[in-house]
Amino acid sequence: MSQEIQELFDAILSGNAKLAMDKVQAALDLDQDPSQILNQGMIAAMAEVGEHFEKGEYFVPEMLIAARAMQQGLSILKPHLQQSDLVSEGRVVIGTVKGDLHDIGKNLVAMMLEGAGFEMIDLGTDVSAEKFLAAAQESSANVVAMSALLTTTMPNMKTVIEALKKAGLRNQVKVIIGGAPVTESYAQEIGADGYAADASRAVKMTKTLLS
Ligand code: B1M
Repeated sequence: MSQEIQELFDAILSGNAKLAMDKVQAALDLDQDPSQILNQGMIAAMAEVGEHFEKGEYFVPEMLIAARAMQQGLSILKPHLQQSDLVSEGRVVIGTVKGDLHDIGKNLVAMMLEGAGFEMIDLGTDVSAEKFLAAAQESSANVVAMSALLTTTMPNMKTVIEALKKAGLRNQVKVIIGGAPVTESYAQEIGADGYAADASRAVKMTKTLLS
């Protein structure tokens, strides 16, 4: 890991948003690969934050300030993760499911899909099945994309799929799911069309499902 990326990792771990932004810029100025900056400097730092939380070394405020530092850093990185001059590939309704406030992973997926040419309708966090359904209907979406970071909120993905079925919309939209506790087998179990482990795989999966 380069020195800039290590310093970015440390800045996120300590929740220093200004430093995180400066370090992302410094790494970009040195022509470091944006996906390496993201994966090694930022996503890895958030995984470590989670480990500290599990061990009782960090509490919710520390998680929150680390998340803010990550988001500020991402604002600098965003244009470098996206390709430009793309025609619309389809319309995607995205959100984090009901009861769940984690949005960094969902934002990354939305950012990468947008960069790959998809029109994004981002419903934010704590999104009910009714909201997913209404947005999918109103926008004639091609894809409903759901994120969950808590084992307790994962079942709400199934609730959305059931709501789509009940409204007669299930055959018209593809459903893709993801988030740290979500697995391929869970996707199959609840009848989603696809699962992706990370944001770039979410783009590939969405393209495959619509091709
Ligand atoms: Co929370 N939290 N949190 N938290 N938090 C986790 C998820 C946890 C694993 C920490 C731990 O114990 N190790 C744990 C969940 C345990 C479990 O359910 N098994 C946990 C807990 C317990 C909680 C609270 C209950 C804590 C409390 O209050 N006692 C609480 C719940 C609040 C709620 O949602 N109702 C809570 C709160 C918070 C904060 C608000 C403080 C903050 C979130 C801020 C925010 O998002 N704006 C927070 C954070 C930051 C975390 C950790 C540390 C980091 C999450 C993150 O942003 N990762 C997290 C620990 C961890 O994940 N190891 C943790 C970086 C992000 C890029 O990764 O979101 O996984 P991720 O997204 C990836 C992939 O998963 C995938 O692509 C992304 C990019 O590669 N992906 C998709 C995600 N969505 C996808 C959708 C797709 C496809 C791929 O298709 C649609």
